Amino acid sequence: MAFSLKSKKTLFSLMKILFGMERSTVYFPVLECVQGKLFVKVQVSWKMKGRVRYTEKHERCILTGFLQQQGCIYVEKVVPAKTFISPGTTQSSAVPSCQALVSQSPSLSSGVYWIDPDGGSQANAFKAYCDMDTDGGDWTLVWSYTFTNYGDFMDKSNAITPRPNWQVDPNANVPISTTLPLNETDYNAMNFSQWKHLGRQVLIKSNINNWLVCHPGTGSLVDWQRGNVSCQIVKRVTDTCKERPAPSTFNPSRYGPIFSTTQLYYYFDCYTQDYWPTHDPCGSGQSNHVTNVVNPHGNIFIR
Ligand SMILES: [Ca+2]
Ligand SMILES: [Ca+2]
Repeated sequence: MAFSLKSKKTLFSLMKILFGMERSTVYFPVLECVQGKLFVKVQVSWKMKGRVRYTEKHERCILTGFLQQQGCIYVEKVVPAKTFISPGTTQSSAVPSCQALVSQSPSLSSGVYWIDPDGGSQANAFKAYCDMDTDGGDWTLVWSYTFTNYGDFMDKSNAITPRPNWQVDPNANVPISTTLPLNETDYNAMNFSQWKHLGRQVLIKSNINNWLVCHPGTGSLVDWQRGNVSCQIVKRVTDTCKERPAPSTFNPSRYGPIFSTTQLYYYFDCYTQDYWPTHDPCGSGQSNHVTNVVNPHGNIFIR
C-alpha cells in the first residue's frame, strides 16, 4: 500500500510564511479493514523553528481505492495477482511420483517435475524427469546409462556406466551415481533405495535394443528379488528377431541385474574386467544389439 499526499498547499504555505510553522504528517500502518473500510492512524504535528508546538492524533477511516478528503489522502490498493501453481512445478507443489502428477494434471507432457517419493515434508523433494508418453506414461526416470566400450561390445572392458548403488559384487568397478538423471542422456541414477517408493513396474528403454515394460511376479527389480516377471515389448528398435518373446525372468546377478527369456535379453553388467552388457533383442545372450548408433544409451523408469 502506498500513500501520496496532496496537501492544502496554499494554506500550509501561508502558515509557513506568516508564522514559520511547518506541518508534518505521519501515517501509521492500517489498523483494521472492515467491510471495505480501511482505518489508519494519523499523527499531524505542527512545528515552529524545528520544535513541535502541538500534535493531533486520530484514526482516519478511508475507503479503499477512493479519495477520502479533498486534497488529502489517496489510497492505492495493491492486489497481488492470484496465481495457480500447477502440481509438480515447484518444490512446495511436489507430488509423490510422475504417476501422481498424471492423476492431477492428465494433459502434462514429458519433462522435469518436482517429486517427493517418501511423502511427508517437501523439504527433501527433488526434480525428476517424467515420461508421459510411453505405454500410457506416468514413468519416473531413475537411471540413464551409456557404455564403457560400445565399439567393442563383447569385450570384457565393456560395461554399463554409471551404475545405481544396488548390491553387487564389491569388485564391480564402474562409477556409482546417486544423482538423479534429468534427461535420457544425463548419465546418472537415483539412489536405489528410493526406487521402491515410485512403484514396481519397470520400463527399459535403449536406442540399441527393444523397449520393455516389465510387471513384477515372484521377481522384482526394485525389490532386488529373483523370479518370474511379465514383460512386453512396447517399442521395437530393431527388426532383428521380431518373432522372439519378451523376457520372463529377472535375476539380480553378481555384476548387475539380468532380464532373460531362455538366455540374456538385457544384462546391466557393471564390471570392466569380465562379462559384457548384453542388449540382445533375440534373448539369446548374443551380440544382436543395434550397431553404429550415435550416443548409445539406455534408461530405466519406474511407475
Ligand atoms: Ca518428503
Ligand atoms: Ca564387462
